[in-house]
Amino acid sequence: MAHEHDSATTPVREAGAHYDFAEIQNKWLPIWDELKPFSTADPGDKRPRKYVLDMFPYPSGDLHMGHAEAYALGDVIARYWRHQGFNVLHPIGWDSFGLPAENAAIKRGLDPAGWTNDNIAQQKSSMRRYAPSFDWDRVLQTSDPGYYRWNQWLFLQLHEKGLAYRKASQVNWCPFDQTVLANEQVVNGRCERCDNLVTKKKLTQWYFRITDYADRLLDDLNQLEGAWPSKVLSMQRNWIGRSTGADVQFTIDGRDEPVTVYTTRPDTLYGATFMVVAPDSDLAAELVADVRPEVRPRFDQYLEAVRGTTEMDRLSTDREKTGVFLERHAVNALTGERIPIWAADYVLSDYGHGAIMAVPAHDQRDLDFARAFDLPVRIVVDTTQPVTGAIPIIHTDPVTGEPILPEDAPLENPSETGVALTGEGRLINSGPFDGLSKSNAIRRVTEALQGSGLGAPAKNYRLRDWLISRQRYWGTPIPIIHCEQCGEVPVPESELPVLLPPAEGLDLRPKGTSPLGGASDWVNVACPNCGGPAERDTDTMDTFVDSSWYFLRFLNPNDPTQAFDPKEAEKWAPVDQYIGGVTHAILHLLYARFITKVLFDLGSISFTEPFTALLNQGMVQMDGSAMSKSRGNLVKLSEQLDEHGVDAVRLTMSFAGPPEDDIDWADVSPAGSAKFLARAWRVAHDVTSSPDVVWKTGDPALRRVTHRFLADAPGLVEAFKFNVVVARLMELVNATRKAIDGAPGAGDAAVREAAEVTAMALNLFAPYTAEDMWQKLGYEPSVALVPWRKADPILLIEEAVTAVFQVDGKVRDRLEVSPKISTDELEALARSSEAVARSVGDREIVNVIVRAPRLVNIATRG
Ligand code: ANZ
Ligand code: ZN
Repeated sequence: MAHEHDSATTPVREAGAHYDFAEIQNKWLPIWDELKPFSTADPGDKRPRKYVLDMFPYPSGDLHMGHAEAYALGDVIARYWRHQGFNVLHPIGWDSFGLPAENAAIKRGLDPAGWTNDNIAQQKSSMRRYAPSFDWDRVLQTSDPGYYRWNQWLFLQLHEKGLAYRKASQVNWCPFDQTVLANEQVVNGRCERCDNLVTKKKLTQWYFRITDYADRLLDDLNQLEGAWPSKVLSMQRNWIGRSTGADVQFTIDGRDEPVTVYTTRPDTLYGATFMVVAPDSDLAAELVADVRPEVRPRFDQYLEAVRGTTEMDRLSTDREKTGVFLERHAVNALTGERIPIWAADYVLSDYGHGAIMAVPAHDQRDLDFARAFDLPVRIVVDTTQPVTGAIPIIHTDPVTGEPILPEDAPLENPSETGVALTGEGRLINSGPFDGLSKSNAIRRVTEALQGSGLGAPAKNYRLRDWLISRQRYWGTPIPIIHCEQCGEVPVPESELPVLLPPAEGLDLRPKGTSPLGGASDWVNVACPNCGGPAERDTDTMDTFVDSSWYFLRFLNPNDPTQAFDPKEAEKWAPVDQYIGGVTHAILHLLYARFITKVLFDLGSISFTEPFTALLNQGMVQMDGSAMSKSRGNLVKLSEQLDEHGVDAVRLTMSFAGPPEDDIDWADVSPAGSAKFLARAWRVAHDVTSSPDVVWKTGDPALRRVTHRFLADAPGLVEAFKFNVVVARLMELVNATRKAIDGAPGAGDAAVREAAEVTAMALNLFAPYTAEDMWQKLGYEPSVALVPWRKADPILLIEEAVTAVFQVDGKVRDRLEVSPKISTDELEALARSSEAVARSVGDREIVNVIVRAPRLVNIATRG
């Protein structure tokens, strides 16, 4: 924040009207309520459309500083596009199901619904005062049956397509919240919500088959290049984690069935000196079933230790390698070589096939393991040999200065150096494949395996299916009925919504089974299929289901007949600009992208990506760290608003720096913002000319500042350089104040023009002040709907000179022109001048003298 505005001791030098933000807020709020300037209700609206969406909040309390930042920045964009002549859809709602509400309700002994609705009411009233340009006729909350019935509808669509299914598996379990967590909700081995260590538990759960969409979710990211932050794109790519390679079969001594391993390096097949299986895999259990009695307890003990180890630790490279030799052997498919089988925790049971061929010479983790257990290391790729196409790095001998050709560089033995050879090179020790480059060998070995039925090209993903069931109360009931005769029976669509049973009388405390199970009247129903006794599914859906499609519900939030109207989706969607925190860079965006593709496949929508452009705002901090109650550095939004006013807080959010950066509230000055707003507001107050003045007659110097602002601001806003726009506005206001106080004075047309442009542009950041200025300048509300003024190109020229147009030696007109203007251009301008034309009248022009850039003299005869 500009510190020149900052000093509280500086007396307010500018006399005149007193800027009272509270009065201005109280004045305009009811007028806007009446006027609904941001309504998108008119179906006949001919303006082009834009859909600007802010991520909707959890109603976990009143609005906080983070909300204030997000909604201030999103609103700059929404308001900007309206000035550019667009019909902007900018809705808001509440993501009102989920654990925070439920835990708070349990703690206070309240009904989650009542608690949630109270918070929404409070947030809504704060939000209204904060005045983002929302269309208040399109509000939704996900805990409303009118909303969640469409979650249930969506679930049934996926169920019908085989994309929603149940399976028993090891799931992430938070012992504190007593609930399962999606992989995405486990952060560094801990529960995202309560920070407790996550354990594993075997449970039957509902999943969405997002892995079916892995390729599309990955490949379509290319469409978003440049429009989404590159960091988010790479987070999405890593999360999906596509890897390509081959499946290779190994026969096992004393077992009929072969074991398949997944490898990204089939070229290193001749270097596989042992096999490793995940200790917690079914395969390991089977392999130890009939081993020597001494091996068994060793394995069991190891397995128990592994069960208590987080996936993070298992994948860590700097952890000491552990494992157990199973005293069994596998036979290398191509070489016929017999290799030992080990169980070790660095191999995961749920990736690939839970078993690997270990190539210690070329894989670091395998090498670490081989060195720990004294297993053989065999080099099969000579990484010192140049590969066609690759430019070899030439080293020089430090003594002789002679180049050391790559062939001369020694091939270092990984078992001695401890460093695996992972680079390019040519195959050695690999029978018929010797001499091939790594990439050729990958192809050729895979072909050879395929030819002999021992392998095939394969792909793997880090992405897992989306676990969507939760054993908690405050969520969307899963619309399935379990019948002993008929199995899983979908609730007929006509019977949606399956309403949540009232919380009263239910024990909401987490205990591993869903609280809904306690509502026996609700649970026990007739099977929709056979009429026999059956039970409702008692799980509720992950709230990420709710937020995976909410942007479509805003198009007709109150329609009781369909989830969304495909015609409205055609008109408005996808979202042109999405704004929200980077905390949602993976989960929420991935799920919304997935559901969008599912809806596309169902034929409901015609686009495949939900959010065309994305802006991630930073966080609001205090003294360099996140605000928190326990740290005692919590800045309360309501207090900031009371002290400085809505506009000053909003302006501060935009002025603090680039939107992506964190804002440290200790480093900014909302008081300075308020001072600037007062200064801008008084400028409008001091304008003495009337709205019908001709701007062209105004002071050229001030006009140039105004028009340079008009020309530059759109590009700056579109590049999200809001802070620069604010700085430029400050410059404009200062120049206007100078013009008012000195020459050419408050009555000059340029002063009015500058004040009007200030009001219009200030609407992006400080809507109350802007509206009040607009009214002071003699106009009707709302300034939010004023078309962006066009910059006059002549006024954009850095140093304009004044050209004089004469007719028969008498000055008839003057014009600001570029010092570089051409003779022809200047003559054309002179001829097009109205004053010149009037003076020439119907006499004949006999001679034109042009001295660019300063003079044109027209001689006539008549
Ligand atoms: C032999 C090999 C040689 C490998 C080599 C790598 C380098 P990404 O890229 O992540 O897909 N792997 C396969 N399944 C595994 C599992 N369940 N747990 C742990 N590691 C597993 O990695 C694939 C590589 O990781 C595979 O290729 C395999 O090791 C290992 F010079 O096979 B590789
Ligand atoms: Zn039945």
